[in-house]
Order: sequence, then C-alpha cells, then structure tokens
Amino acid sequence: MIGYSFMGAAHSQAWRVAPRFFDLPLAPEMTVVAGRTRSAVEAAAERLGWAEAETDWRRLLERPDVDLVDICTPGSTHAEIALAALAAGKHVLCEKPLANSVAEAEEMAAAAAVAARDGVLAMVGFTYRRVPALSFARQLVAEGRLGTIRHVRAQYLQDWIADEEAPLSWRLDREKAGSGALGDIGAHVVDLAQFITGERITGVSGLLETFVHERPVATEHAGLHGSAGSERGPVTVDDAAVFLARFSGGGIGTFEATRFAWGRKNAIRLEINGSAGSLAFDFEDMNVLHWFDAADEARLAGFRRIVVTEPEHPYAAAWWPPGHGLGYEHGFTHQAVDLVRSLAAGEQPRPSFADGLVVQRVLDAVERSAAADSIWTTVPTDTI
Ligand code: SOE
Repeated sequence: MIGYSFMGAAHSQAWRVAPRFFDLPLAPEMTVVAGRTRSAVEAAAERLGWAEAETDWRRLLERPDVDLVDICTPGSTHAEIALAALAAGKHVLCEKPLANSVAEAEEMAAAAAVAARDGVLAMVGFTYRRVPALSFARQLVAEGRLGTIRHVRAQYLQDWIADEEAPLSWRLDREKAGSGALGDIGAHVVDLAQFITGERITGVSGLLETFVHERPVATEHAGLHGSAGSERGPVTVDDAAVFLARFSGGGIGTFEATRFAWGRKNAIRLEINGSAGSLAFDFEDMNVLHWFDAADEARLAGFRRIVVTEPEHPYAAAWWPPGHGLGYEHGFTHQAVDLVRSLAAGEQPRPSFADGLVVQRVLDAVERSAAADSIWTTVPTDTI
C-alpha cells in the first residue's frame, strides 16, 4: 500500500477484516506500506498492521512478494504510480478519482486494458458501490422495478471546510487534488448514479463556486482535520459544484457536491424516480433503502423503509444478524473481497480504470461547461 492517512487506514482495516468474515480464494498479506517520512511510515505500519515500511514506493514494484499495489495517495500521484505498477506486472487498486485529468485517466485506462491481456488487473476505488443498500438499489433497477428512469437527484454534502479558518489541506490544492468538491465527492455520486441506473451521463451544464479564497496553511499533514498557523495560502479548487445532466435512457438529473453544508457530515443522498417507482437513500442512514412501488394499491401505497441487513441482501449474510447494521468501513471490506475474488478468477474487477475514465469525462465536462458559462442565462436584478 502507498499512503497511510485516512484512506490508507480504511484500506488497511479492510485487508485485515476481509478474510475473517468472508471465504476468500486467496489470503491477503499486508506485506509493506510506503510513505515519504521514515518515522511516520514506520509508525503507520505498526499501527495499521503492515509487516514492513518503505520510504520509496518504487521499491515496492521491485519486490517479488508484492502482487497488488494499493494506491491511497492524492490524485496527482495516481497516474505515475499506477502506470509503473502495471508495467511491473502488479495488480492495482487505485483510490478515486482515478486521475486529475482526462488525459491521465485515458492513459491509465489504456495501460490497464493492455495489462489485462496478461492477467494483470486494475480497479478504481469507488467504494460506495459496495454499501449494501446501494448495491441492492442497482439490483432493483436491473430487475425493472423502477421502469424507465426519469429523474436522478444526487447530492454529496459535507461541512468539514464550512469554517472559513479550516486549514488549507491538500484537498484544496488543484495541483494535488485536481479539483475540489467536484472531484473529491461529486465523483462518487457521478459514479453511483451511473452504477445504479446502468446508464451513462451524456451531457451536463455545470456551475462551480469558490466561497473562501484564502485559508491558513496547515502546520501538519491536514486531511479532514488538522491545525494551522498564521501563514495564509490560496484555495485553488471549487468549494461547491452543481450541475444538470442528461442520461442515456432519456432521463434528467441534478447533482450537488459541497463541503460547506453545515450539519451534513457525509450525506450522500440519492433519489431516483422511474416510470414504475422510486428509490431514496441517505448515507447518514446507510443501512436503509426507501422504495416506492407505483403498482401498489393507492390507499396502501407509500415508501417502504427497507433495512438492508437480511441475508438475502448484498454482502449482509457475512456479517451480523438482521438489523445489526454496517458502517462506513464495510464498503472498503466489500471492495477488498470483490477484488480478491476477481483476481483469483482472473476476471476484470469493477469499477475498472475504464469506469474511472467515464467518471473523469463527466467531471471534465462539468468544469468545461462551468468555465464557458455558455448556457448560463443572467437574470436582471435591477429594481424598477
Ligand atoms: C473528504 O471529502 C472525503 O474523505 C473524500 O475524499 C472521500 O472520498 C469520501 O468518501 C469521504 O470524504
């Protein structure tokens, strides 16, 4: 694994727990973790359960006892590491978004397609696909229970930079993160909307805004938390993104991504209306999926609150008795399980790098649309 902060910790937990709860055809071994600072990476190895620590990720690629490289670093490093790992014949799991630009994502998807011919496989970490309620939502849509998709309403709302004095973390630096709320969290709902509906986004009209242009520079590595000194630096990404979308099946969508929604901590909210019914989900109540069936007798009809913890639901049988819900980390565990099973079977894991490129193209189209301001129509605000 390369990187050991928030995502590195989540992935480490998944590698450790996956074989304890699921029957896996291969046994994951947490061989070595890489990071730049010796003392910090050694402490992380100890804390997260890795056997060894390295300060140069390239050395991981030379080791015959490394089969899979798990990339948990900022987006600016994904392309270089993933391309080198695939060239070295290592399978790759890469955190989202796949890259910081469409050009990088195209190169990565092309390299992954070539590597796959030799059985070297790559996956991108859109983990929320593996929240049981969201996997189940996809099943319901695939079974035709929603009919033709008319509306997708998608939001990803957080509040960790709503405080204007929150430190300037790497996620607010375009060089490192590629974009702001759009790529960091908007990418997840773009992927989920397409995953659940089984459709593609074919066009967008976007609006991006940066509310706070300068923040105190972080005194230590700052992720979602961290402290800052008196020096200030520029925010170079969007703070919020909204966009309209058209879907390949004829439906339309509205998307919103922001880290300025006070009180919303990790609210991934999806509502999908089809010709035969509706689905609704909120990650802040992540074990529940709401389903409305338009075929129900009118006097009894209403949204059904389905607690997605029955053994018949995706992934649930491996865990606790019905009603004893799962949490954020379990999506990562399911990702590890599915990846190991795909590797053992020699099958392409999903989401593939090609799926990551699909998301990257949507993000890029939103940015281009927002920059062009082309279909934005100004409303006169002068008083009469
Ligand atoms: C920060 O907004 C963040 O950690 C994202 O980077 C993750 O992708 C998301 O799952 C949780 O929030």
